[in-house]
Amino acid sequence: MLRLILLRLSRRPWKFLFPVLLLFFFALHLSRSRQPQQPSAVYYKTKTKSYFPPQKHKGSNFCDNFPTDQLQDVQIVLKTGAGDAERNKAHLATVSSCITNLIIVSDHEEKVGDRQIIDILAELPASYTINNTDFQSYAEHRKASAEGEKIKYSAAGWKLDRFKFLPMVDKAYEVNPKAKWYVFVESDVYFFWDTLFRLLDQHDHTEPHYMGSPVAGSNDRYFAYGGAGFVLSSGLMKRLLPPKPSGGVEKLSHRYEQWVKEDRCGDAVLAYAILNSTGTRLEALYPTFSGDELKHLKIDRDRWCVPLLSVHRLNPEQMESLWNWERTRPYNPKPLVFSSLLAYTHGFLRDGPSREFWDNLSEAPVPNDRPAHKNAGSCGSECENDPHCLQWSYSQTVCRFANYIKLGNAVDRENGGQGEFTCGWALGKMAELGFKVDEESDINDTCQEATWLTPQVR
Ligand SMILES: *[C@@H]1O[C@H](CO)[C@@H](O)[C@H](O)[C@H]1NC(C)=O
Ligand SMILES: *[C@@H]1O[C@H](CO)[C@@H](O)[C@H](O)[C@H]1NC(C)=O
Ligand SMILES: *[C@@H]1O[C@H](CO)[C@@H](O)[C@H](O)[C@H]1NC(C)=O
Ligand SMILES: CC(=O)N[C@H]1CO[C@H](CO)[C@@H](O)[C@@H]1O
Repeated sequence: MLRLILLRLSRRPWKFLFPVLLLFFFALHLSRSRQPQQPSAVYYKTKTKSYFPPQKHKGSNFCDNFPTDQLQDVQIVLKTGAGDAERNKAHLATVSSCITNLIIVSDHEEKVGDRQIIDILAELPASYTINNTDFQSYAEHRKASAEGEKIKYSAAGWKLDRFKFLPMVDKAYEVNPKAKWYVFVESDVYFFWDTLFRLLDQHDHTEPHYMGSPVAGSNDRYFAYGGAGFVLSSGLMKRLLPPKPSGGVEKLSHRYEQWVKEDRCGDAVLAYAILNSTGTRLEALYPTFSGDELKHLKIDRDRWCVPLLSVHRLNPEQMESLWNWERTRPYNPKPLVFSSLLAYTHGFLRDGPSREFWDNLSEAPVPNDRPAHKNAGSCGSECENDPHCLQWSYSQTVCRFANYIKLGNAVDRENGGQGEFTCGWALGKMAELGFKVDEESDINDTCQEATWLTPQVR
């Protein structure tokens, strides 16, 4: 038998080898596709395309190079509240200024410039307001506005906030049922749009996706923190809001009314409603969806090249300043990553490695017996020699290290400082990571290649 095979092989090798090879590749294919899923890595690298071409004229309208055509596919929704007039104005003049088809929902109808703000609570069934003390401030400010009074900020207003989430999602789908993605932000949330478009490009909108920054809710469920912004795909929307046989859709705000009344967080109830009606869990993408304040934003080795999408709790001045910086920074086709922000927050390091009367938010005190506590100089040189230390602070004879870089904030010379308060950064190690402050280097280009986060299903 074997001899026969060998004989045939020597005469007409292809006739024999071809089926064997075919069988081999078929088996290989089977074994590949049957392989168990590898536990997914936290980071991955991929080429993404920049959505912002260089600006044609310096200092021209910031919206000139905004990829407006993307907005047909990506519906942005801004959630705000009555009494948030200053923040709304700032957001509409900066971050959302180029969003031509923006949907703005609030607990109060009004016009800001040429933008129409929708009273989204007016769309709720009357049953929401019956015996519901949370709606008292709503009734009050409706009355006030009917009488032509200006609505002031009221602490009771935040109780209304949770009622906006479900009708806001209903509304977005109703207004733009053809969008591929639905993106929800709040008036104190800064969004880097280029990061958003690059992120969405990597996912299939026909699949159910619910993406954001995770917070643990009840019964082992997670929800996307509203203060970091969140994203729903059209694939999810279709399952979430299926058409009724009689026409229209069965609204979330009708189906889950009781849940909203019983829970304190609207963003949590939305997550529970999504899970309950579609079985879809949150895809956690922290810290790309960061939800952190600018001064607490942590830049460390792990995050150095992670794309940054959102920052939370910006006041109107910060909103404007960050927007101006982002829209005028030198053109760079790479994604904006955590360390890109150093050109904005830490440009002062070109003048020297330390700063007085500045709180760097370093937290770990150096052990007591170390000479680092002698003075700021020793604290700084010990930090530079410590392999983990990226920044230090020295005040009241205590030296503190941190293995991250934070913006921090100024310390009042009279009140907070109590004498000396100095912070410094380990420029040697920061240079190794990519932040170089010498004459020739570009502090705007800190990372070779972005490391994207693999969504973690929670
Ligand atoms: C409102 O609450 C009161 C007291 O809790 C109750 O007696 C009344 O029946 C409630 N009304 C409605 C319409 O649910
Ligand atoms: C959805 O919630 C309802 C009401 O609590 C419950 O009866 C139902 O079993 C839930 N469905 C799923 C799939 O979790
Ligand atoms: C980097 O950006 C800053 C402003 O953010 C600018 O002052 C600086 O000249 C830029 N270029 C280089 C090469 O650092
Ligand atoms: C000098 C110093 O480290 N200052 C502050 C840094 O931040 C921490 C946490 O906010 C404060 O406790 C320190 O006083």
